[in-house]
Amino acid sequence: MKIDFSKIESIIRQTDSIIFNPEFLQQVTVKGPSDYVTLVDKMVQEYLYHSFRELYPDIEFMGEEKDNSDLNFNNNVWIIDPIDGTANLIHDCRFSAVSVGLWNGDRQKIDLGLIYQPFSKELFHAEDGKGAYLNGTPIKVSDRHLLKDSIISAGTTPYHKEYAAEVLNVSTNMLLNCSDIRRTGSAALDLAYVACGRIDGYFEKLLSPWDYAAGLLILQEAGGCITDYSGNPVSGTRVSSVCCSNKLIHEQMLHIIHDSM
Ligand code: LIP
Repeated sequence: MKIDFSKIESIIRQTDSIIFNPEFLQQVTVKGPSDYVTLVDKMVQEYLYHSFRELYPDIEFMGEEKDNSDLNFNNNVWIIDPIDGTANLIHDCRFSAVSVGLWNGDRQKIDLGLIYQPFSKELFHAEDGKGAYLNGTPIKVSDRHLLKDSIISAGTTPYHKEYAAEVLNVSTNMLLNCSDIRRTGSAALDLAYVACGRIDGYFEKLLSPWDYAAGLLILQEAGGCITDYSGNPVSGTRVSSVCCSNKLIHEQMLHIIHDSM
């Protein structure tokens, strides 16, 4: 499966024209408790769908804002979050991303990932076996090997408040054992930030495939590690818990998570 990375990058960067159109941002629909979708989400998804289908008509398409029940993961599949961090976009918090992963049906793994932050114009990307990059410059995870010296981002599963007590217990124990925690509201950027060493780890109880498919590969290619809360590998095609790190502090993070649940 030969993908022209520069064409994909150019298509993704062109989402600026949708994301920064104030008209589209005003139209917000409630999908569920704390779960919103804007016209920006839908238009970015439509734009990516048609742009990618024109170039690669045989690749299937999983998107946050569509029905994904008929996908066949023996084929190649785009796994896309058109706007990861939708709540941040609605609040003008300026920390959201377009996340694009590509599942290789033959190899049964993600082998291309791109995460674009339109407010900073930063594009993180990785191709399987070829390293991870930020705007073309190689990136790698931090070299902190002690959790007590590390900054950890905490995901709060805001669409599933039934987990709030557990989330806060894990976060409390993580804070007691690390340097400090962060809560950004964008899983994709949390993964990208671990990959480039801006933070040292990230965890979240429940993510959809489109939240982490691209970041999974970018983190792995940057020398990091992503597993579920039980320490098992994650594929990027299913709903899962995630524990993400620079690899050096991974077991320490899993220990805190296990002891707090
Ligand atoms: C969000 C993630 C966030 C998570 C939310 C939601 P969305 O993605 O980036 O980390 O806590 O539950 O999944 O819905 O803004 O694309």
